[in-house]
Amino acid sequence: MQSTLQFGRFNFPWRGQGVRARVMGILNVTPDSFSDGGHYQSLEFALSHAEQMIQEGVDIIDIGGESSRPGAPPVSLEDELRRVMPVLYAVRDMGPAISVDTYKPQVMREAIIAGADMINDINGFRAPGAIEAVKDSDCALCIMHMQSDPQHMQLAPLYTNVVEDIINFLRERAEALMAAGIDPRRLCIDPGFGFGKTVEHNYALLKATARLMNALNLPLLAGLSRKSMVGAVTGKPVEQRMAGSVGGALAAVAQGALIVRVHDVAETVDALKVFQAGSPLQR
Ligand code: 7PJ
Repeated sequence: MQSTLQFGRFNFPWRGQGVRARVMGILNVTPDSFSDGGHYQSLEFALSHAEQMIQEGVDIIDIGGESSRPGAPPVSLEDELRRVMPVLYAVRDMGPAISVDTYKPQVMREAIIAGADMINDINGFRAPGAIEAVKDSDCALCIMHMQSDPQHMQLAPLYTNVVEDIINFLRERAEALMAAGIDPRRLCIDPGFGFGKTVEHNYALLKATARLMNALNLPLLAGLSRKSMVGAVTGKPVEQRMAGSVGGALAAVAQGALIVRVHDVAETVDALKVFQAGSPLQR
């Protein structure tokens, strides 16, 4: 049996014949991701970063206009649209699939009109109007789990059973989307590493990658690139977490993850090529 994730203009098999893990490259267009130089400079910077990731073999470009690091303040709708939309229009037809990282329904609507292939929502489509915004399209929908919100999530993460709690959350959200008439073939799940989780929670979830996919019968996206969970195991600061992040991506892919969301595209693409060539697993 083959299962496929419907991803706008693309289709990604995630079970059965033709499965290959996909690399999603992070394209931040928040002003703190470059020096100062204003709007035009940020667009230029984003486009050259996108071109570099394409050279390196990226499958999906994930455009994000709001920093969701722990403690980060929210961004207004106007600012987010001003950051994301010019980049989206510029990269849409460069080759890779395009994802937009947002929890704002109005940004989702604009992104879909502009041809986004995935809406990646760290808030799991919980905002009022989010489901309505994505319903009548063919883009993929990444449902991520987050406890609390970016400003408070790392204060006191608490679960009864982290894996069960997150399966229950993701199931509830997937059912809410399907109840609105959304085709389950558009859905993808994400445990949300670092979003209201301790290091122990994060590794319990990484180890449960196959279990999450089996419980919900949906493909999984893993985003742990450069996160503190990598620092906790390697003892390395954020600028030295590339190899550790590649190791984490392989741990997820070895358990069947379909998409890995990464900063270091070239290294992850190479690692996955060799991993796939040498892996006896038939997924
Ligand atoms: C994730 C994300 C993640 C998904 C961010 C960072 C924080 N979207 N957006 N999964 N993380 N789906 O990259 O460090 O883990 S922003």
